[in-house]
Amino acid sequence: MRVVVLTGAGISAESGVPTFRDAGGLWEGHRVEDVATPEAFERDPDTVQRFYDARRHAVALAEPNPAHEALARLERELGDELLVVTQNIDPLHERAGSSRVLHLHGELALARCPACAGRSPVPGDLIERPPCPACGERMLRPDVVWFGEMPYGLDEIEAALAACEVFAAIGTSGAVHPAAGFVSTARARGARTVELNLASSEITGLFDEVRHGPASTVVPAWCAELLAGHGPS
Ligand code: BV8
Repeated sequence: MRVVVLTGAGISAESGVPTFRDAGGLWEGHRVEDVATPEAFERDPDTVQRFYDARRHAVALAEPNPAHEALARLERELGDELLVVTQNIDPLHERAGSSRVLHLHGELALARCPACAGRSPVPGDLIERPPCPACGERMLRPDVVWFGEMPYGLDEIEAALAACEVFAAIGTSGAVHPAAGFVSTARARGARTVELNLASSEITGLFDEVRHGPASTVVPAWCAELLAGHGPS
């Protein structure tokens, strides 16, 4: 049974990682245009570097929650029939044991060099302007997809959506494209679709089934049901 799971900031909320659009969320402190666009980086690189350095420190203290752990268990059962596409730039899926994770919007842990396009683990705070390990240029940026930039892995995601029998979206407001359109692609190809979210989202109406509740409760229950119905293939 081929499954694609799309996760958003809501799956990490109970791990203490703030979401974007809930009250007190990440964007509360900043206007998106001021910290998550190439123009913002051009105009005021230090503010953008500090915004991501602070999030990297905060995420280092966060632990995976039962929702991340349930998806890691699901991967142990389904293997390469499961793909987790995450909009999150935190490493909590990997820390819970998932290995088949595609970071559509990049990763806090990585830096990208505008001079040579090399990607490397962030050596410390980027505000310190560390040199690129490949070319030595001191202009590394977070390897994060900003608004107006091309997301990662779209070909692999489109192929997985075309082939999947089950599509689940967990903890996402459905506010950002092209991720918000994935449910429609999966549905058009005949997949069964389910939304697992704390509250209604902008795309709730597109799903066959909706389960409201905190991810740490609804995700383990849904994974257990999926595995109960999934006899030995
Ligand atoms: C692009 C990284 C061209 C940075 C982010 C139509 C088609 C295509 C593009 C567009 C389009 N219309 C507009 C666009 C442009 C734009 C866009 O979508 N703008 C929006 C504002 C309208 N898109 C882009 O620019 C993208 N690039 O389009 O390139 C292209 C187009 C098509 C094909 C190829 C190329 C790039 C967008 C990437 C931006 N980067 N993040 C960073 O992290 O700092 S976006 C950021 O917000 C996240 O990554 C995420 O993707 C997005 C939405 O956030 P969510 O994860 O959903 O979190 P949110 O806070 O919004 O919601 C939390 C949810 O969790 C809520 O529903 C809440 O109820 C729930 N929740 C809370 N607690 C819990 C919970 N659920 C369960 N349990 C809980 N405990």
